[in-house]
Amino acid sequence: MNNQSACLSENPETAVRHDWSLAEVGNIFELPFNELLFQAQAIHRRRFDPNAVQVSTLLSIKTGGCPEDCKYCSQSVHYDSGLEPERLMDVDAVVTAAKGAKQAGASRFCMGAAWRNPKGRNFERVLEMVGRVRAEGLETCATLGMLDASQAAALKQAGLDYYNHNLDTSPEFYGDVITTRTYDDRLDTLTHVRDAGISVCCGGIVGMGESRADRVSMLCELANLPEHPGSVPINQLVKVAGTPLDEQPGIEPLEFVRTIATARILMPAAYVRLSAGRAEMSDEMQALCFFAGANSVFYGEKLLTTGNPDTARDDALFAKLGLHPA
Ligand code: SAM
Ligand code: DTB
Ligand code: SF4
Repeated sequence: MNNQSACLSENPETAVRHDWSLAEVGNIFELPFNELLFQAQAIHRRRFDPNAVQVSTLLSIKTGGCPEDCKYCSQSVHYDSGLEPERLMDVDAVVTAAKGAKQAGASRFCMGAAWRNPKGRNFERVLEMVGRVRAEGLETCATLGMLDASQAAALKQAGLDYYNHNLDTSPEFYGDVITTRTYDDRLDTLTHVRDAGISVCCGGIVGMGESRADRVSMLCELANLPEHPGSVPINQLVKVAGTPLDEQPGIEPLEFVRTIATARILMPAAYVRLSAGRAEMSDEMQALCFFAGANSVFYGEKLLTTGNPDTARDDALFAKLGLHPA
């Protein structure tokens, strides 16, 4: 039994479970909308301040030129999104950006690199970045692609708090989206991260042309990991011109809200992040996502390569909804 389930396992309504069946998850996902949101909000309130939202800021420390074939991604060499590839940033420049993020109110700084996996001197430089960013009083997060056990241990040693590595979608739909690494590769990296004692940040993308059954299956995979991720980013596909998924019709906003609510119910102690795609969402849709249990966002005008709401819009939204940074 892990820590999450140790304290609350006596009460079946508050227990953290890792044995969800697809049918159970499907039944939750398909509840009448008001019932679904009520349940999600009730579960949310048992463990979190309903008006607090954790704020992370992202920085692309190594942009573009990625050898991987992920059909949603602006940074893959397989597609021409017009993005100019860049080398790994200098440590000082990253620290300056981290200081700015902290001043703007972020509590976590997430460094993303367009790599299949980190290597050699570049990896050494990332280790230095992690230590320097942490010394600024920020939680550190990195997303660098696949890791082996020794790399995960080195990141932990350097001061890494979170590692982001997404399952992205259901095992069934996965092969339609990514051809250069397997679902099991992803699970292996997550195991290395967990074993190193780094908190896992793991979620996925919706709106890539997957079915509702795929969304249910992805959530079931996340909720049945050996430990629930500390953070679960739910991304709405950002359509990038030049990628194969540019023409996707996307999903209905209320279907996205259902995905958030189901994640909250299945993983009651996790921070559920309303992640990519917020720039395309109305205030009303974001408000519903917060009501459904989302309690984390990326703050700052850019995600990695695409836009995020500008900070003035987010400040106004937080004020309108009476939300405060956690
Ligand atoms: N290259 C590393 C990797 O993929 O393992 C780390 C960076 S990668 C950009 C991190 C995650 O961002 C992806 O797994 C995916 O879930 C998300 N992502 C990338 N492009 C996206 C897009 N266009 N829309 C929504 N999410 C996206
Ligand atoms: C995650 O799940 N979403 C973030 C973060 N992890 C690294 C990335 C979103 C990227 C959106 C597309 C872009 O800006 O390139
Ligand atoms: Fe590369 Fe990550 Fe983009 Fe895939 S999602 S192409 S691994 S940067």
